[in-house]
Amino acid sequence: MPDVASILVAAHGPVRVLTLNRPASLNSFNAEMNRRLRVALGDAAADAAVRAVVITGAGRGFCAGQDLNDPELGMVGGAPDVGGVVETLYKPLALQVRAMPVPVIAAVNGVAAGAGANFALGCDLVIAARSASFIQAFSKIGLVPDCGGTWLLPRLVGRARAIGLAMTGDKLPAEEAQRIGLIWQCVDDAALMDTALALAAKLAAMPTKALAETRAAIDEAMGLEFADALSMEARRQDRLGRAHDAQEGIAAFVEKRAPKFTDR
Ligand code: T3D
Repeated sequence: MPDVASILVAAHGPVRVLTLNRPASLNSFNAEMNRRLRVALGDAAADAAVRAVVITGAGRGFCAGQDLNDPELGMVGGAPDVGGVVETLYKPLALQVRAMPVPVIAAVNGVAAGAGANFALGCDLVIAARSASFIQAFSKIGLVPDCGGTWLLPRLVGRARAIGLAMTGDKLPAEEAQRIGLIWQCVDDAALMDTALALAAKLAAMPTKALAETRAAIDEAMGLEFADALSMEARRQDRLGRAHDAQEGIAAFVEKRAPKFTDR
């Protein structure tokens, strides 16, 4: 049966909310949902009125990773082309999130497993409900972390914890995920969407281009020597400093008024 709408799209002022909507399988990714999510992200990126994106899940889960029953991908029986799935579906999705011109917040409402966990961790800020959890489920089915997990995990929590999480596949509760620095914040379940939307609204009022450059600068600096990182920062400041928002921000500070940021 075709999905009714595997991605729900809603507007909250300048914030675009995308909801993964396959709750019967904990919003696991079939190829169709993956493609629809990429279209929805593309639409948000192309719409100048959108200044932040929130991604969450319908029902009791956030995302249980790859739909292991997806007939389109032939996951069960035979020899599925797992590498091809990662290359053609998860890699473009993870790169697209990383290249969004606006901040992307994952509001993790329930379990986030496998590619669902790493998709969330690849967003700019992760807020999780207290009842949510993160599971590197790959080892249990004979795979390695994907959707950026091998890159993200050691950078977020260090090698020891990355290997522990990835090898055991143990469930990490949201509170513990916050304590070890895997995510930005853990909040009471009832406060999840309000907290995520408030944070998104705050970011939406900020200099959007500078926020996207901040993400790119921090990612780039991870692979640079200190002196090279300083030069990279100078190049980005040179570009941003000439743009409207930096001039507006400085002028507003000097004139003791609220800034009006418009760049995107
Ligand atoms: O080609 C490639 O595979 C490349 C990409 C790989 C990326 C990956 O993500 S690999 C990892 C795939 N994900 C998993 O291995 C997680 C599988 N799910 C679970 O281990 C558990 O469901 C959870 C720990 C996430 C949650 O457990 P629980 O007890 O809260 O829920 P449940 O009863 O297991 O699941 C509820 C329903 O969702 C259930 O269906 P049913 O019995 O009610 O009809 C279950 O089968 C379904 N479901 C959960 N995860 C998946 C799924 N159906 C398909 N695919 C899933 N990944």
